[in-house]
Amino acid sequence: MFDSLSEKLQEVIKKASGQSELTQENMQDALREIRRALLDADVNLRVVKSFISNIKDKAEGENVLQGVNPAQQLVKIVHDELVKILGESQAPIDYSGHPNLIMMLGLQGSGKTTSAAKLAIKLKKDGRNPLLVACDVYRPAAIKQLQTLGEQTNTEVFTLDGSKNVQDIISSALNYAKDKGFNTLIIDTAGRLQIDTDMMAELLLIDRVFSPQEKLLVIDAMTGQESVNVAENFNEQLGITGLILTKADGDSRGGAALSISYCTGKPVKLIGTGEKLNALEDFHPERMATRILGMGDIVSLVERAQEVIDEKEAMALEKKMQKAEFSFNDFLKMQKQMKMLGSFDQILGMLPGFNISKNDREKLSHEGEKQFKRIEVFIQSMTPEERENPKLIDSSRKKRISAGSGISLADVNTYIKQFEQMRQMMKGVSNLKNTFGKFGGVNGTKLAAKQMMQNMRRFK
Ligand SMILES: Nc1nc2c(ncn2[C@@H]2O[C@H](COP(=O)(O)OP(=O)(O)O)[C@@H](O)[C@H]2O)c(=O)[nH]1
Ligand SMILES: [Mg+2]
Repeated sequence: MFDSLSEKLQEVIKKASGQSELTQENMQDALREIRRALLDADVNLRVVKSFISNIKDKAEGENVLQGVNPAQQLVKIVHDELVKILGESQAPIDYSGHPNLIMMLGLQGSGKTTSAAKLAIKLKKDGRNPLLVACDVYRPAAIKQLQTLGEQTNTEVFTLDGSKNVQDIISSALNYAKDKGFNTLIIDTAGRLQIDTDMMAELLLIDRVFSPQEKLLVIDAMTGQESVNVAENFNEQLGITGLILTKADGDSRGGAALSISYCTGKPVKLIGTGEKLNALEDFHPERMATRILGMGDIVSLVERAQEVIDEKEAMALEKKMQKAEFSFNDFLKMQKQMKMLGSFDQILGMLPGFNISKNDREKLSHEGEKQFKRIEVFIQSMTPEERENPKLIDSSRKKRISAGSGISLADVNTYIKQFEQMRQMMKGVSNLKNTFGKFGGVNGTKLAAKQMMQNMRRFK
């Protein structure tokens, strides 16, 4: 989402690193370029103005700092300002109600229903017992959609057959929740293509009668500038408590994400990063700023790893690596775990030290994904015995694998040789615990993550 902005800001910083001090003059240049980068990214004009003027004040103030190089100063100032604009710190979900009510609002197609289901997963991880409540009563398909998502996430969905009265539905859901021990209600409401009075009246009614702890406005990051107007409008009429920014995985220019919290004065609490139901993340202004400036986001990567990777499996693989018993089957398993972390592109974007251009990153990811697939085909063309025991693979077996996979005999030879080399290398360095950040410190993880990427690139 922030690729282009990120690239441009890094260029400005690179330029500044050629200067020996931060003078009025080169600061002017840098500011002009930062301004242009923000405008190009579709950041709201008010935000740009405030951003630039704050940076200017700070830079002038810090001019006196001797001995710190200008690029470092600039990075620090821009970073701090980004954090401020993005909302300072992570805003958690308010769980103070008994039961707790979370109302989802937003225009049609913004991602309310999907986010409601994703939120249910998150709440369960937080130890809550959520009930999804279907209040988008105007389209039968909407209820069905929520029910399907409820099944997929193992969350119960409350519906009131035939009723189009949201007040009735929520009252009944509250009674039901008390009976059955649900402590959090996630209310999926109806959206419209545009803000209209009927929709607003209904939301206001829910708000007045039930006073939900959370009124989370769901905003589609792809809608650009317009989303800021929509958010301000909802906020003025309803007093939202926070935002969920969806489709952050799309290639929008990121301006909305940068502007929306500042313009509404409300925090972005969560971001949706994909269509899959586990693609919802807490929004961390600090980490996002670090990422925009190309300083990586190893903390989020580690957190995601901790969530998706099966600890037992990881330990078992690690043991095998240490003993050089790592087989082709294990390689497939490891590959699967990597995939669960996200796309290559996403992983690369989170790794510090990979400050390469978006173009190069995409090329590298593309190459990586292609290799992954090829290796998968290669391994799948082996018999189960061969996968467990690569030593079995003699020249006639190699020929068979080559014919079966459509990979040339020369490549089959290379793959097998490289696999063996990797196996030997892993014996020494492997530490999956660290690699996936189970217990290792951030520094250990950084090293291990780099090592992992290098291993993968070597094996091709
Ligand atoms: N790529 C992507 N798609 C999303 C995300 N959140 C929602 N969607 C998609 O957006 C579309 C509309 O979502 P839906 O939840 O039905 O929107 P609603 O009308 O506000 O309830 C669906 O196709 C979702 O799969 C996200 O974070 N990333
Ligand atoms: Mg919906």
